[in-house]
Amino acid sequence: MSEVILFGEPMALFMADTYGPLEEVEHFTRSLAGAEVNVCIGLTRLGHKATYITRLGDEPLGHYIENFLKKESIGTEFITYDPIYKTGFQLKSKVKSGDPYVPYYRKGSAASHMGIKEIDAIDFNGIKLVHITGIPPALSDTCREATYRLIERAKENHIFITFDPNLRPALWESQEVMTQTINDIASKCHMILPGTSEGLILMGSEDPEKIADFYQGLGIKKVLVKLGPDGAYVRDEDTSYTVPGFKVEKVVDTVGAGDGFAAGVISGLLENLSIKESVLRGNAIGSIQVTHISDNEGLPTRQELDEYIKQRN
Ligand code: KDG
Repeated sequence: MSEVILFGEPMALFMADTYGPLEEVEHFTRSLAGAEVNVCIGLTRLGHKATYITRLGDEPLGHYIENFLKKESIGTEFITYDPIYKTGFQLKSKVKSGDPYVPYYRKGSAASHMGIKEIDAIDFNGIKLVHITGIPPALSDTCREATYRLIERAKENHIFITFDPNLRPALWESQEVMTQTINDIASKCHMILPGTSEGLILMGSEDPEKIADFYQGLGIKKVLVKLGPDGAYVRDEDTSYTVPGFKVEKVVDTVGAGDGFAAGVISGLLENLSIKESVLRGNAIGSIQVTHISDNEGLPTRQELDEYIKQRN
């Protein structure tokens, strides 16, 4: 029986095998991308049961993704196939330093045609936590409605809701709609995990204390602000503290670090760890993930994570 529900859009990811502009690259390695699917992978590698809600194209990329999810022991029972629209994908350039260029090929994808039907089909029996990100509400009006419906159903079932804003301005009609919608969704959740740069866009400050004040003002009791290499600032009711990050020798790619952080935190909550211990786990997974090029290949197993934390403490 699954413990966690995630809803989102997985994409095939074609990572350049050679340096240089994408138009000159001839060979790519196929992998999988998608913030919510990364969190699912992080959770199942730690031995948790996560079910993923999405819609795939009925074509090779869609089948590749379903097989990938099954290999990672992710629950696929609510995944549907779209007879018309295809699975989205991304390209990722290979860079010596800085962030790679990652263009999307996802507009009108199968996943963007999801709606409340997908959410109404979910069986919440045994579910302890629903994790929402700010990506699905940016995909289409029907995905936005589905996100709100998921929150509504989770609340009806008294389920704890975590929310990662995961801002993707390229997917939204305007920054104003993005900010207003993300903050509205946030106000309906129990825990929020913004980064400092997201704070700047969403409420005008990179200061973790101000970000926490703002979200507590919207009614969210638990705010975890990601500080990159410095770890995370925690505001839990009226307690505040920082959980330091882990030292990383060489950052290869920061994509997926926030998802690793979310997976670590959620796994801790599911195991009834304190928020501090859960955040430490999140920091550890985030710092492991930044040393890998794919969006999720670095996500550790339970044994790898325990050894990593032990070595550094
Ligand atoms: O958090 C990692 C994601 O950015 C990546 O996997 C792609 O989900 C993605 C998106 O929609 O940008």
